[in-house]
Amino acid sequence: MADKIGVSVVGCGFFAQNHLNAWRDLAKDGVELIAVCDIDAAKAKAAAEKFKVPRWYTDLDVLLAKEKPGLIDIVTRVETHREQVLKTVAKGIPTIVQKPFGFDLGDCRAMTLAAKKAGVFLAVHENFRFQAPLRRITELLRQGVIGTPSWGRVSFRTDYDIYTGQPYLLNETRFVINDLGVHVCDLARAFLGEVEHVTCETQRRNPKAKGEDTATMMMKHVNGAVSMVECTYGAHRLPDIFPQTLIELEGPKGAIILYKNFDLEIMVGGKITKEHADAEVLHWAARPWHIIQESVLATNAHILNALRSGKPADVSAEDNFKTFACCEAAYKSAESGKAVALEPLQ
Ligand code: NAD
Ligand code: 89Y
Repeated sequence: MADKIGVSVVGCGFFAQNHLNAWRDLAKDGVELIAVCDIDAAKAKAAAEKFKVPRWYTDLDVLLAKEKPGLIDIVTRVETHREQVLKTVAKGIPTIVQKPFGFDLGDCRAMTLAAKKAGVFLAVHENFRFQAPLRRITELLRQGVIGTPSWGRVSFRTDYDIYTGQPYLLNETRFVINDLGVHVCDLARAFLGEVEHVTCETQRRNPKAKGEDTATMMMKHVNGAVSMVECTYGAHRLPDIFPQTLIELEGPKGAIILYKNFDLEIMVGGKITKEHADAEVLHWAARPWHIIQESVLATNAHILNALRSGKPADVSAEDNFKTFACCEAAYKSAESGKAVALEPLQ
């Protein structure tokens, strides 16, 4: 068994339940949940009781004064990320922070540079690339099955009721690009490489939403590839396939298409190979969220392995800065009507 590592989870709300379940599953790999924290005492206490965590707090400063976590997992909402990450990094504690990394690129830059300067491990919990079908596509691309793709489409379109679980989304002034755009832009980078510039149009289809709920982006990648990257919470389609991401990739040797319901087709040399790439429904998971829930376990396991091997995570702060730079460029493009080049870290 690997050495023990004490993990503290900050924020015990809607999505943190998946993190807590995943960390509990990783007890077999030496993970020990030592403390949880939420400004809402009832939520902190309930999480501690449910996941048998010995101590709970309502203030991160108090947790940091009393505990010595080997890893802090911040699962609060975006408005608290910068302040909390700067605190944990200043204490030298390896940290994971949920997406979106920051509210804007300035937040992401401040956190990334603080961690870099202090030499502290910082990863962003960007989980979509760890979903089972998307892991499989990464594997196929690494094997060179279709060659280097020169065109792609990444698409997340739904009108599933996300507002019951995440009511705060209706009030976000930066809405779908910060919430889902970070995932689809990250996949475009993961499959087609770094991005040079972004063109974007946004729409607000739901009048109750403060921010944009639909984004259509086109990306020019540094290697010349082009991708269409889309996300919407206002698509009235049947069947609604929430929370599935659809993928199309075309390379010099063939194409890879991920259709609905995790049906994957690999088209090479005039032949189609079909695979069913659904994720396991973990013992604490339920459809349709199972695909995301299993990816939380895979993301946590990946980040933990990276930390233990002294390497940055694939979804390190520096990596995710580049994903968020696509989102920032998308907002600027939607405002200006022009293609916007990505900003560098420094
Ligand atoms: P939530 O509001 O349900 O939970 C946030 C919790 O943080 C609340 O319980 C709140 O009381 C607590 N909190 C607020 N300020 C705090 C502070 N200063 N210290 C400690 N606790 C504090 O929100 P959520 O839906 O769980 O979202 C949390 C994060 O997870 C967001 O960044 C969201 O984008 C992300 N998320 C990711 C996915 C995914 O698939 N990757 C899905 C849903 C949500
Ligand atoms: O907030 C969103 C996310 O990040 O993944 C799924 C989600 O919870 C709703 O679309």
